[in-house]
Amino acid sequence: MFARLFCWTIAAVMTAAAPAMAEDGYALWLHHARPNGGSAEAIARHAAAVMAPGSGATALIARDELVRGLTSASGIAPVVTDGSQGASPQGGSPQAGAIWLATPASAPGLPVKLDGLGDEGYAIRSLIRNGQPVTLIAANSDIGLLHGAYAYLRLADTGASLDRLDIRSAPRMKLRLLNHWDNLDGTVERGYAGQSIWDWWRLPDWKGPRYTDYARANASIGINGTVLNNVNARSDSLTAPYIAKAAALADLFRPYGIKVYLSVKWTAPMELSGLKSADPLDPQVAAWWKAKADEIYRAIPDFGGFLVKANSEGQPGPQDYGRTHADGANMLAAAVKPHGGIVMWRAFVYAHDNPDDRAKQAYSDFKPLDGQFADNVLVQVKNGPIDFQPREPFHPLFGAMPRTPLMMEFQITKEYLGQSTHLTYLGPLFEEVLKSDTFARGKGSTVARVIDGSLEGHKLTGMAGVANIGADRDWSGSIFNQADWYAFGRLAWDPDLPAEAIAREWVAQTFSPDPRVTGPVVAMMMGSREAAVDYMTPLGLAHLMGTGHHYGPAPWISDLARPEWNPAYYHKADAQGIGFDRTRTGSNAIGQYAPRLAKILADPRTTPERDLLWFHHVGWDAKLKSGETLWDGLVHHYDDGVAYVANMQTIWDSLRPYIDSERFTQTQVFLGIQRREAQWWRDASIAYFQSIARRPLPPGASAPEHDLDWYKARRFPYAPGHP
Ligand code: GCW
Repeated sequence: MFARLFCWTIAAVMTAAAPAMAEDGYALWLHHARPNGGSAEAIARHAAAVMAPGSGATALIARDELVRGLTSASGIAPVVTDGSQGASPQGGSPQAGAIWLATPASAPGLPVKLDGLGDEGYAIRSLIRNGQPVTLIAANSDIGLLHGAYAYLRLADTGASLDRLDIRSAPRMKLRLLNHWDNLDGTVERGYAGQSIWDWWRLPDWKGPRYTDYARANASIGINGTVLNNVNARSDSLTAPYIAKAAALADLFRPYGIKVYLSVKWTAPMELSGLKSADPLDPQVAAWWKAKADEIYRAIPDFGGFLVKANSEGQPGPQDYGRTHADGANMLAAAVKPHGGIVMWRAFVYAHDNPDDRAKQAYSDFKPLDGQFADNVLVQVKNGPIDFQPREPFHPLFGAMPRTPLMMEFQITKEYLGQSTHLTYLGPLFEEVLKSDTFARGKGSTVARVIDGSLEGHKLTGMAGVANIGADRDWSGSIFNQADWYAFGRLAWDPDLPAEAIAREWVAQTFSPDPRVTGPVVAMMMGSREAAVDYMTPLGLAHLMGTGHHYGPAPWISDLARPEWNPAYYHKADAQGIGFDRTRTGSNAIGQYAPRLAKILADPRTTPERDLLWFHHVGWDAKLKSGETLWDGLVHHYDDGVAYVANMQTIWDSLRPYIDSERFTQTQVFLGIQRREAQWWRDASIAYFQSIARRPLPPGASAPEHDLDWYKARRFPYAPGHP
């Protein structure tokens, strides 16, 4: 009796003690779904062994990442050899395939050409070696091997064929980095995933596993740089204790091919060393920055360089001393140049006392400086002329500064797209911008070709994304927000990748390659950003959000001290119509685009309807392409957006049998929040605009749930991301 009870107790404890693998999203896309039918068998057949002759830290990481992923995906741990005994380990069956990770240094005479792949690219080739099937992952450097290893795991995890592989891939952009708007007190500006992952307080001593997992995740999508601190910078980031903290992170990230950068505050010389001025042409100021750069490079020999937000939203800068952005950038560039460093100077500038259209001000400031920046300076330009809206036309600076390397700044965190809970996959937004034709050198002068340097012949190129990463277990505030980080990285590597293919990769790796999952989930993701445009700011409207926290609708706001912070500044709704006239009869912002595009935008009939109210003030009764009036069309777009979210809920509910309960439930609950908030955006917007347009709702459209005053009275003092 006792023995039976004892066994039972042991069994019970064992069961209780063996928690199901926590599906809390921490694994991100490096999830390597457990043995999954066909792909597990294929993996086992192709990757029974891993031959890795390399011995450096990065080579070993590449080997270990490959082994870890293959073991998890196939349920079988490959044999690991250094490759010296030929392709297969002793006694291995000659049919079992092997993966061979090699560089010319570790395996001279590789049977594959590596020219054009640079240090970060890779080749993957199926071949027969000593009578045995081998998949060669080759690169010029160990970092390239690491990227190749992750690329192979993507193939394995997504159920792609592992036969007859002949792949060559190299990044189109040199700098592929995240801008963390993380503050030294642990808060994250516009962050919706908890506290900052940088535990400044316990660095450099404590370096938790999170930092290594951060490096793995970023290396797996080819990101090679990280700006650790907010562009609304504190000078403290440049003090010795904080340089030591940054150096500890740089040491951890280095084997993953990831460099560390820092945002700098323009007046640091004054705040930290009591200089009387921050004039970039003052030799003392230049000397201070040179000494500071030397100090940083002593701690971080491969430090990437500086990111600068200057003369923007109250941040100090060279214009405070009658100098230009180029004067400022070039002084910093001279400080880091001896160390191979670069400066990223942000073009996000607009002044509250500048009466010109805010959408024109960055172009007006920067275009005249084309060609004046040092050769290690990039001007970092937001995708649109205002501020990371659900949709904006591409920034007119792209294509307008041929003698200056312009780098893209996307926002991965969703300040204006539903923050943490809304499922609004940003891949289509990024793709739309990258494919936009600037017509700068005729048709085909896309934004992607401007930033990858091919259009204007730049070697120094880059793409930055404002990170959506925080200390939450799921890293990004929700499982689906991870897809935006993933898409950013994949597009920085190859800006021509289709957003849909990226979504399919992400779903297959994060959830399952089962078409019963990838099919509906990818379809749902692909329309989700457009849905947000529809329920928030359809037909070219923009910047209609709540003040400060930017959470929720507030198109009625018109009394803020800064005119260009008022939503009414953007929609200009009146009894006749709505929209911002940016043609010659208005601000003439269209004049900042290439003439061929300006001509298209000058006429509401040829302006893409999705940008109509960005460029034109249109009468409520004007006809849209659908034949309906603008007013009716506006209401229908709002309703389409809400209906799409309801449809996402239906699709997601149908997937319950295929998704683990933890991640299923989070998404289900968040879709419920999104449904409620989409309705709120729709109702508040219609209540307000109807009070101006005085048009009846189109047949079938429901009246807003509350009256306008109810929506105006809503307050959210504790909305996240607005420290
Ligand atoms: O998107 C806006 C945000 C600010 C941000 C600023 C910028 C870091 O509302 O929070 O400040 O732009 O890009 O500098």
